[in-house]
Amino acid sequence: MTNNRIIKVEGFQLMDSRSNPTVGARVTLSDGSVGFAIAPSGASTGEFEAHEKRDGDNGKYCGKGVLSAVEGINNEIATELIKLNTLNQRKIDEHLIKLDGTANKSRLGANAILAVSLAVAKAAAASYNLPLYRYLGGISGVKLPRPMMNILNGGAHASNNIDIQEFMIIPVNSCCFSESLRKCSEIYHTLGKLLKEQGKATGVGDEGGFAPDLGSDEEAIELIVEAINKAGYTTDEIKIGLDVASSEWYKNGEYLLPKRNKKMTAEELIKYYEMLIEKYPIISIEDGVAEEDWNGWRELTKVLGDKLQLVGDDLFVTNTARLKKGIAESAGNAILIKPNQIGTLTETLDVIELAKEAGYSVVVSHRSGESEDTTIADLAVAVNAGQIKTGAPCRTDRVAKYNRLLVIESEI
Ligand code: 2PG
Ligand code: MG
Repeated sequence: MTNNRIIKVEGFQLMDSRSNPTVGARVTLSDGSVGFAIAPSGASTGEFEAHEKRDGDNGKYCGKGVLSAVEGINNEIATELIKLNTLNQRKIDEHLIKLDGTANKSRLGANAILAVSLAVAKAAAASYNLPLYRYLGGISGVKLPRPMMNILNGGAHASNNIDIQEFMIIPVNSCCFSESLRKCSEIYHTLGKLLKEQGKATGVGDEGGFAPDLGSDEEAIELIVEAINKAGYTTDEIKIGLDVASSEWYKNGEYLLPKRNKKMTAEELIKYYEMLIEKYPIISIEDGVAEEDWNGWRELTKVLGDKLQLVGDDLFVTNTARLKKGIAESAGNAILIKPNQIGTLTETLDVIELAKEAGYSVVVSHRSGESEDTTIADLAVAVNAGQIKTGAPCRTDRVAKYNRLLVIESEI
C-alpha cells in the first residue's frame, strides 16, 4: 500500500476544443505510476452546476484563463494530497471537497478539483496496471454504451438559425458498439452529402455535427430521417434523440426561442414534442423544459414519460440532491452524467448509483468544450451506463472517445 502514495500533484493550463483554456492535472505516485486528466467545459451550462474557476483577466484569453485554478492545484491541493494513499479515492475526494469548503466548489474551482480527482483514479489504475474501466468497474463493468450521436448542431453550439441544441441518432439493434459506430458514421456522411446537394452549409458546430441554416428545426429531423434511409437503414433500427437545452430559452416563466424569436409556454412546448414524436422516430428528449420549471417537468413526465426517455441535464446537474428532488417530484426518467457538473469522481459515481436505484436511465456525457481526455468512455463502461453522448464521429475531441470505446470493446 505504501507504494501507492501520492508524491506529486501538478496543474497545467491547457486548451480545449473551442480554443479556451482548461485545467489539466498530473498525479505521480511513489511507485512511479502517473495519472493525467483534463477537465472539459460546457457552453449551455446549468445554473446549479459546480463552479468553473476562471481568471477573469480580460487582457488574456478573453478572461477565460485558468491560471488561478492551476495555482490552487500546485499549492493548496498538492500540499493536502501529498502522502495520501491513492487507492482511497473517496477519502481523497472528501479531502478536496473539504479543502475547497464551499457548496459549489467555487473557491478552488470544480475544474481544478475534477482534473485532480480523475488524475488520482488514473494513477491508481496505472499502479495496478489496469485499464481505467476495469479499475473503476471491477469485473462487473462490461457493457459498451449505445452512442447517442449528435450529428446536427444548433442552439448555443452553433451560429446557425436552429434553436434545438442537438439532433442525435441512436442505433437500437446493433450487435455491438463497433457496428453502432459504423452505422452512425455512414449516416453522418450521407447527411453531409444531402446538405451539399441541397446547397446547404456543411461546416460543423462545437460537437462535430453539421450546422446549416434551415427553414425550421423540424426540417433538421426530416433531413436526418432522409439520411438514415439513404444510408440504407430504417427508422426501426436507427432512432432519434433531441437535446432541446431549453433552460437557455427560459425567462420569467416563459420560453423565448432566441433564433426564431418565438415565445412558447411549457404547455405549448409539450404539445410540440407530442406532435414531433407522433411524426418522427424520437425516443429521447433531454431538457425538454427548463432547470427551474419543476411544474413543466412534472407535466412533461406525466404526458410523455411512458413513451420516451426524458433526460435531465441542467435539471439534475449530476447532483445527488437535485436528483433526489427529481425522483420525489417524478421529474424525468433519465439523468445525464457530466463529471464536471459536480466536480469529483466519487460524487459522480454516487449520483449514478442513486439513479439506478430509482430506475432512472443513465447517459454519460461529454461537454461541448472537450479535449483528448477519454475518461468518460471508461466511466460509461465501468458503470454499465448503457448510453453515451459524445458528439459526432468527427473532430478528434469527439472521436477520441469513440476510439477509446473501440479499444475497450476489443479488450472485453
Ligand atoms: C449538453 C452538453 C453536451 P454543454 O447540453 O448536454 O452536449 O452541452 O457542454 O454545452 O452543456
Ligand atoms: Mg444537455
